[in-house]
Amino acid sequence: MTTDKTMLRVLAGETLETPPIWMMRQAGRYLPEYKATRAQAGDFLSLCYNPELAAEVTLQPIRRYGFDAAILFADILLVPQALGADVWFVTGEGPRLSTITSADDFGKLGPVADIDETLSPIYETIKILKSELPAETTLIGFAGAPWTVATYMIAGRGTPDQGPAHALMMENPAVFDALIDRITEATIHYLSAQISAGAEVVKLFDSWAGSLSGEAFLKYSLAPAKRIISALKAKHPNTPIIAFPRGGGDLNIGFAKATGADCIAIDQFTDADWAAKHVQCDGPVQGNLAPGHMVTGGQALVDEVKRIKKAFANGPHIFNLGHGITPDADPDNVQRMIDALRD
Ligand code: 1CP
Repeated sequence: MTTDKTMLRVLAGETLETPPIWMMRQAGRYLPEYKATRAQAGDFLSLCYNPELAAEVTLQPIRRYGFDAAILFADILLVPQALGADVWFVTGEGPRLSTITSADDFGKLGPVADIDETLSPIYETIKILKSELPAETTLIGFAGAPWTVATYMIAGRGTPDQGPAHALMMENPAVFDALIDRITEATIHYLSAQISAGAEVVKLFDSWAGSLSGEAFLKYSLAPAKRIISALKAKHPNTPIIAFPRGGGDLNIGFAKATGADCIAIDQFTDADWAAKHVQCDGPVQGNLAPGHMVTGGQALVDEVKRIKKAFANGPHIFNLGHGITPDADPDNVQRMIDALRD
């Protein structure tokens, strides 16, 4: 592959002395410029659906820090909304959705063919970004994985243990499976449209994969990821795909081979030396600094960056956090992380 984009080089299997870096949730409430643009948009969903402003907040961390990749500003809960769920955000609390607990509720969802009526502004954001991003910056599109998105659609909110989704899986498997299937089809359509609009990499966030175990993990995290990735590869063979089965632990072993993902994002609860040996042996990995270091900083931050860089130094590695940066993070610590990595 002939490209100057370090992120794409690593995703093609190259090992670089200084890994490319970007950060989950790099556009967000820890940045004063984000808060200002969000206030201008009115609320979070209006910001997501305003291509000019969504492109602006995507670019803010690139301007401030020169990250090697930009991630499209949107949310995983736009897909439920596009399928007909009610979605709103309660300030200081988080997302709220209409719930799905019966065949009747499921029956109210719309067809995948209609989702672009809601999602077309997102493709516009990507087109704006393609013309405004620096030549060396890779543009990442994304979606939530079916299980993670289903946990919000079933419970109507974020839940600590995904209890309502597990309950529906046990009590009404037909509705549960139909919901996973609908989200899977919508995700294939949505990510394919993001790639057609100009996303150079896509990432599938299975943020709650860790609450699935054994058969359920294979059926509801691995199998949908495999189906999404093989459908995308059939249409867009050259677009790399990052999978993030967060909390997967040992189940990260072989996940790339089993699903066709080009890269596995590793959370902060997974030891970097272990991941180098058992996951990076199969291909590129991304991760895995604990986001808390963006709050606490100091020498511990620098030491951790260097430890993780060293652990993954013998194979393709994209530096990132193990999960999203939190709103209480100090923007100066982000710069310290980048300096420690590029030192
Ligand atoms: O740089 C960026 O911020 C990229 C855009 C982005 C991404 C990739 C946002 C903006 N959200 C996401 C993904 C996302 N959204 C995930 C997967 C990644 C992860 O695990 O963090 C999840 C689970 C969501 C759902 C969601 N949206 C939550 C979590 C709710 C819970 O269960 O606790 C929250 C708080 C949101 C709102 C949201 N999305 C994005 C931002 C910046 C915000 C904060 C909204 C605000 O401005 O108040």
